[in-house]
Amino acid sequence: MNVVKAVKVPDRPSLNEKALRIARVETLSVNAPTIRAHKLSNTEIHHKTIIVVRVILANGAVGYGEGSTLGGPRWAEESPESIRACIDTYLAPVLIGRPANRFEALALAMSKAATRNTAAKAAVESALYDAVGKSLGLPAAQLLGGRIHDGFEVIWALASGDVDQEIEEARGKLAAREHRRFKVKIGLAEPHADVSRLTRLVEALPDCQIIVDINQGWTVAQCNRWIPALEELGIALIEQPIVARDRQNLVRVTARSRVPVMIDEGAFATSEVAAAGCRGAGTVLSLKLVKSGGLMEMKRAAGVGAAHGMELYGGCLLESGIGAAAHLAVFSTLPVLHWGTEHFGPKILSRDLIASGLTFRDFRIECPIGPGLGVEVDERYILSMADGAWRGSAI
Ligand code: MUC
Ligand code: MG
Repeated sequence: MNVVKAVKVPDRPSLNEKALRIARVETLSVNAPTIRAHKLSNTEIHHKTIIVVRVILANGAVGYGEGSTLGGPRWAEESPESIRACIDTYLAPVLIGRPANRFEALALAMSKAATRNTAAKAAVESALYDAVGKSLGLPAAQLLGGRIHDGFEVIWALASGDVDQEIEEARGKLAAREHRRFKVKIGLAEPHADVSRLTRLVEALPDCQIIVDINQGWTVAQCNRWIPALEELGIALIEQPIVARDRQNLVRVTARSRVPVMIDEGAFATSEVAAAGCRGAGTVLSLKLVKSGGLMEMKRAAGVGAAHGMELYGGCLLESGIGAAAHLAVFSTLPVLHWGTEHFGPKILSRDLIASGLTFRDFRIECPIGPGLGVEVDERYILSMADGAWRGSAI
């Protein structure tokens, strides 16, 4: 019989819940300019207002998270102002003094303190994983089941609306071996103008994969008329063509289209993912922390989507390196992420909010491997771009 001799397990760092107690939860509103105008069907941005959350534990560990929006409350209901107010007023008070490693219990407490407000909750949960991971010397991905993937092909979004500029930008990305898959934001102009723009892009970028995001900009009639033209052009994927709340018609649009249709704004909660999956409202699901409300829930959404036969896409909301790292921690643990990811956010900002930790190389983004989220936040830079000082609650 084989006898296994017990080896003493090192007792430091340890799961000492007193040391892991949440001492402070703080927020900072940071104005981060983008390198160019980013135009969607329903908003145009030149900068992002990012709510950075900082959680400080009794042991001194500091964790960071990011609350993201696009164009104030235009992409979804939450705005930077509402995210900050929700965290300061409703979420922080139910967390202070509790052990940060009880992720499930804290998520429950947050869901009782506030309905939806998913971007605010996701920002806080990211900071908890960062702080606990740093305390234990473990990457957040390890706390979520452990890494399967080291990195992913990363998509770049073309969204200036000026096709000559977009061709030049895409060629630059190709030459630098940064991106060879492109998501074109359409739905702001008339469909015939977008189809002409796409025709130019497809001709100028042979061998590149091109997908489109309509951001709810088309009617069902426009889908019926124009999706065949997208198919003709070889567009690989169509994201959220019609208004988010109309999942019934998304079922019809999906069934008619030979190009896969991805649901984005139409499925936030995991129950909405299940409903979409059951009925066939999209055959691809875009995963986003701001939709799921946290890392654990995004992982559950991925499981539910996959169980309904949906393909998975690693979505973003133009997060900085902080939010990108939080997404990658989850994505790296998923069995399959069929469409890779689009976390180009750190590079659409004129300057990222992190000083190190994320690498873009050979058309890929590498998943950080350090403790917590594995990135080093540039505190000095974020303070220099902040609207006021850190605000927060403490024990
Ligand atoms: C969205 O709707 O997908 C993500 C990339 C991008 O360009 O816009 C965002 C939001
Ligand atoms: Mg989208």
